[in-house]
Amino acid sequence: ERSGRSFNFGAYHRLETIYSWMDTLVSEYSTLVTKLEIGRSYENRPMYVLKFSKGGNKPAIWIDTGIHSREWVSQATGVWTANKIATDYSRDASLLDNMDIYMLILANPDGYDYTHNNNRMWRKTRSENPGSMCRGVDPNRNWDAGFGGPGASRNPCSDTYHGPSAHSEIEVKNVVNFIKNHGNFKSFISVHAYSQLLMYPYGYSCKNAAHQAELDAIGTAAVKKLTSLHGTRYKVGSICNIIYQASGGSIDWSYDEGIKYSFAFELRDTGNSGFLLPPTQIIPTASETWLALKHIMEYVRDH
Ligand code: ING
Ligand code: ZN
Repeated sequence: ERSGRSFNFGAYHRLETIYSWMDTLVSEYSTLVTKLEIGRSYENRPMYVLKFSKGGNKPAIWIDTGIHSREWVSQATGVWTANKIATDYSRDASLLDNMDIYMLILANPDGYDYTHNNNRMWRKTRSENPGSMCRGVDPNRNWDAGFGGPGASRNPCSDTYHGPSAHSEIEVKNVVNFIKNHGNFKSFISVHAYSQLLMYPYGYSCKNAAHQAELDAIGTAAVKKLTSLHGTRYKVGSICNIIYQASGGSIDWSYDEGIKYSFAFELRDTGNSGFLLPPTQIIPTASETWLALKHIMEYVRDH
């Protein structure tokens, strides 16, 4: 079967391959993993969420990868992580005794397909912009959190175009609806690349989040574990203070919705390879990131 013994976690895969791998994972771990369709993309591709659960509806953790399509190590880390959760947490006592985990591995499926077939450097969605020749909205500037403010562009041709209105992108709206309907997410984690950062709100403003000290302490401890595996160095801080001001981002939205443990990762590297991170680094990246994710998830479980 593909998910365990023959699937190559150390390679970048096409959208169809990842979708069929999901089915294999679900069939191999059917008591633990289910696949939900939370809606369709602009180009009508299904958006699948993997739910890891030992039954019922428990307080939950959200992890999305690939909201920006060109950040391929993000989606690849999502695939590796889903397999890790299934294999590690299918045995006896685990985090899943107290929590459910939901993973959206291809948060921007149209963009991901486009990076394989047309333009490797595509970041945005693929929606049409009336009155412009340029396509796409930055799905991490489209959330209802300081929407349209500093650090987002009103030019449809820009890579940080915020879109005509908050949640205009169906890919964003599908996640918003899912999170709101569920109503019991305790943590929201969004995975990007690159820069080696672990960030918390805010991005739309440089003001301190109400839980700044706690989030910083969690992030610092998580990164210490990450670094322990291969020595990869990460910085921790608020989006605005550590990278740049950026409005309309997903973790600002989740935090202001009351999901206190909202974080965003920027995975490897620091710019040497950038978005074209060699596939030999996928498993090392995913393995070290797992230590940080596990730290955050266990903290959330215990608080
Ligand atoms: N970086 C993120 C971006 O959207 C970010 C940084 C994360 C901003 C979370 C706001 C919120 O610009 C990349 N590489 O996309
Ligand atoms: Zn990104």
